[in-house]
Amino acid sequence: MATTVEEHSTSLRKDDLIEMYWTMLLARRLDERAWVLHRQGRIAFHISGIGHEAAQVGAAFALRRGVDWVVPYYRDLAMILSLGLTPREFALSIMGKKGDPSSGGRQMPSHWSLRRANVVSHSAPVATQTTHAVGIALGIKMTGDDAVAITSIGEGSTAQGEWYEGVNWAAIHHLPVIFLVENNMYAISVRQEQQMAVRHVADKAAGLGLPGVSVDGMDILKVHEAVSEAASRARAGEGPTLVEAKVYRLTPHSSDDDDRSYRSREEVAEWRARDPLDRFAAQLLDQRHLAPEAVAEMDARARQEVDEAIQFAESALYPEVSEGAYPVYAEDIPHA
Ligand SMILES: Cc1ncc(C[n+]2csc(CCOP(=O)(O)OP(=O)(O)O)c2C)c(N)n1
Ligand SMILES: [Mg+2]
Repeated sequence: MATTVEEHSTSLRKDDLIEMYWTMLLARRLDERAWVLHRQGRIAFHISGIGHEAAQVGAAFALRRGVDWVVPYYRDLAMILSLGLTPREFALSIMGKKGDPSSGGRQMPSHWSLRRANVVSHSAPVATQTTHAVGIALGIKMTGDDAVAITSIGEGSTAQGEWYEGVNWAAIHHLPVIFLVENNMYAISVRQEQQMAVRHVADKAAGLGLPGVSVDGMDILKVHEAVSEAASRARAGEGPTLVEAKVYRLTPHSSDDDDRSYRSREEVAEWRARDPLDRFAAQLLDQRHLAPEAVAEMDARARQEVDEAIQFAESALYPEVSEGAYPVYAEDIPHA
């Protein structure tokens, strides 16, 4: 059963709910366009967050944007849009153009960073972001800042050594960090049963000494509530929390993958019927927070913003060859 807006215990106002829906919608339309651009040969690679939007936006809206620290992973387009990345910036990043805030067009797309929103880039080896977030949380604790760190990860990557090391350490030292696991049941083609012997990733928390909660990640309000509680615990000095959001990746793993080789079309169709975007729209319509005309108008506006962003990025410059090492070597390089 989906949480109704009234049942939801935290203080989301109608404007917040509409902004949350808008962000999910914008993420979806940008993501869909990236697939088209890839198939047209206009971008080299895309890794998609379609199906994960409720988990990501629900989590991001539980944070204080620009105060808390975020170490996301490659699937988090909707999360980073919630934190202030613009469609133009996303378009620059997928085209490897100069103005991309993550890397100036040098890193793989979707290795997000956004300095103005305290979003720290992750490395391509999965789970390395866990130790980075834990280090940031230690820094927060040592300086006494009123902030929390959050890091996201896929369920398959919680099998990595870095994940256990980071979570263990955060639990020992009661660090203000949230471990958000976006469990989409697959690590590329490998199903969850072949990745772990426990039923829920949240079950792993007991062995490491921190609370672990598992929520329906297709229900934005449930994720918002779980991450809000985890953030309150962290701010109160009660330490880390593991939040598992159960989602489904509605697309292949990336633009280089063909998921027909490892999962049935029936399975995908079954999950598509639970699309988190449609589900949130239905909730907002049902509770009369949005009228059908408003949903249609927002969709038209999202598509227009995507068109405009792609046009902008197509006419933007590529980085200069002389800037190839930026920002690995700092000398003489002006920072954004
Ligand atoms: C250490 C390491 N091993 C393998 C890879 C290749 N790789 C990239 S994503 C991925 C799957 C990760 O699955 P999961 O953690 O469940 O996240 P999802 O992609 O499903 O969101 C793998 C194996 C990598 N990037 N780093
Ligand atoms: Mg996965």
